[in-house]
Amino acid sequence: MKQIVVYFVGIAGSGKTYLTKAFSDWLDSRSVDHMTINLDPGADYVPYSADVDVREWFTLEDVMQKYHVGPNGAQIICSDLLVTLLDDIKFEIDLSSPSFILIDTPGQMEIFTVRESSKVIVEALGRERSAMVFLFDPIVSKTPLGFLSQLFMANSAVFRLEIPQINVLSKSDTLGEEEVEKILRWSQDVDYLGTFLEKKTLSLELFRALKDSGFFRPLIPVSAMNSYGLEDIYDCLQEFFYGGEDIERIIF
Ligand SMILES: Nc1nc2c(ncn2[C@@H]2O[C@H](COP(=O)(O)OP(=O)(O)O)[C@@H](O)[C@H]2O)c(=O)[nH]1
Ligand SMILES: [Mg+2]
Repeated sequence: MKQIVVYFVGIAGSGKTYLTKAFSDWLDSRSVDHMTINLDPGADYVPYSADVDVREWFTLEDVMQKYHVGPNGAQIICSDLLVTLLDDIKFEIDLSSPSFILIDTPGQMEIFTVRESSKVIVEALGRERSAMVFLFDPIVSKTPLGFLSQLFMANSAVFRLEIPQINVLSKSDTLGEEEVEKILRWSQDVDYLGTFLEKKTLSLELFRALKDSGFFRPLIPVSAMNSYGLEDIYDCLQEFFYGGEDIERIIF
């Protein structure tokens, strides 16, 4: 059985940490062995007991003091420092050799996806066995343009990390049923999304090109609060790695 590494990626506050916890609890309930890794040095509170926690080596606060920088500078330094922990992280993974490795990424999405260190981490932990769960923030995704911006971010994460992606609508319990339906349909029906946008926002031709290039992926509604959609995430991961599809084809 191959090990699967799952990165939880999304904008700050989108629910990465709580989804990591919920998915970990769900795997526990199915007796699936796994480990959790917190890569966010700025986390105040981590609701699951992380098997590896970057804060044991450094915190955002430490770095601000040590290098005399503000929070933004410290985030960038922290992102680069993460690479120095790779040997320790790999050691821990090899020691417990779990089926799933859940990685809770730093609060600010761009710190993880834009910086070169994320690529180094993905490579070191095994790109061929990695996937990401990209969280669409429910508040941002409520408006058509907000949804589109999340879609662009999700795709930029694919271009950066080059691993298969599962797109989820996070905290779906905070949205009304009709709202969820509408957002899910936006993710599946580009023409339907087009009807919500001002004509000049993006031409329908561009929309169609995006659709044809696999830019639109169906969203899975999830909730860490009531464990909704976790099985769907699990099934998608199984499909990626055991479905017999060419991973390269799944990614782009
Ligand atoms: N209602 C609801 N709230 C959630 C859910 N997931 C996370 N939250 C809340 O959203 C906030 C941000 O979540 P967090 O996981 O820390 O976001 P992160 O910055 O992406 O790691 C926290 O206050 C959580 O309690 C969810 O599924 N439902
Ligand atoms: Mg977090």
